[in-house]
Amino acid sequence: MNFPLAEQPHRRYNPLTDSWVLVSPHRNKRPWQGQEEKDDTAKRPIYDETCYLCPGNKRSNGEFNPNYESAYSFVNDFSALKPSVEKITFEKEGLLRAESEGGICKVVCFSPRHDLSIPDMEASEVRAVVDLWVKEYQALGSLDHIEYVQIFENKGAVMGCSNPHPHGQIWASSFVPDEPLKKQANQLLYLKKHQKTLLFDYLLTEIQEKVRMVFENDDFVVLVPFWAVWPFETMIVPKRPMANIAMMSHKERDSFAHAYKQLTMAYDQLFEVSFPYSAGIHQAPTDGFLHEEWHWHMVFLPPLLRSATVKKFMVGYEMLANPQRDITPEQAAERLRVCVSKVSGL
Ligand code: H2U
Repeated sequence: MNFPLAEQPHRRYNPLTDSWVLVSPHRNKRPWQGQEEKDDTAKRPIYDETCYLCPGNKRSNGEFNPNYESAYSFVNDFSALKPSVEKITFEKEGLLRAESEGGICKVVCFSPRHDLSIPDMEASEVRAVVDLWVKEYQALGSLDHIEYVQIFENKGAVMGCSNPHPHGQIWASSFVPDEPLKKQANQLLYLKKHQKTLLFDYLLTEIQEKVRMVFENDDFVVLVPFWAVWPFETMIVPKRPMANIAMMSHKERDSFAHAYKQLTMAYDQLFEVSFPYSAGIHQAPTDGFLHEEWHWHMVFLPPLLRSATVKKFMVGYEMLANPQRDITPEQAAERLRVCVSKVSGL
């Protein structure tokens, strides 16, 4: 039967997390009289003497950044996790449970330039960010007490980002956090059943269907996932299964940097604003096992809905029942494809 995905309210299944999203295409045109965000993307100087991430500047803990010239990382002065080896557990009646956890948090400055962000940087500079991520994944992951390395970027004040200097973070922990753990369990079930990774088969379907594709290059596909929750949510997925980013060849690292830059340039076109998002890489834990079930990928979760100033709120039904979206993933992909065609000649 032909399912009217563009008109009929329906639920879509996310096989990576075993969860559902409610899609209500008919609500798309409802009027908006709610909160509008401030456009915080005014031109910034190349160097800001008050910025704690600019080269040579003093950080809150009194240390000085070196005069770095390319992607640079340092241990977060306000780390959420502390290196610790002693495991302490607390349990009462099976209902009150706590476990001590250790880890290392890092800040990654993408560029010495205060005024840039990934879409404005040269391809070679974005490649340097990718190289640093790989280096950190390997170095942190090789530590005995680190089981998982979460690489992420929070961009824009609307996402709670505390500083406009282009940067991301890495939280390496002695445990595998919930989101990657769910994805791991579902990818493992899929691999056992089909002897292929879930995302390998998913990519074949999406390449055939085309409607949710944003663009592809030699080694990566960028798409709006069928189960996207955020209005313009996307994923960058490598075409061949790889458990982690350290398995990329040099050519694949270039292709990944290209996809990251191209996608964020398209995002900036969408509402003609420096587009805010939370993005991050989900990949295999660093627990010493091969994890052939893992097909690493990068997810982009942008909050904007209709314009530079109207944000999608995950409240009410979303907090209490299920996430919900109005604009369909197919409509979002179509709009992003137009933006890609505008920026691909730049
Ligand atoms: P966000 O803008 O995404 O919050 O990241 C900035 C991080 O930088 C934040 O985690 C750290 C904060 O702890 N930081 C330092 O490590 N040193 C400083 O001098 C200020 C901020």
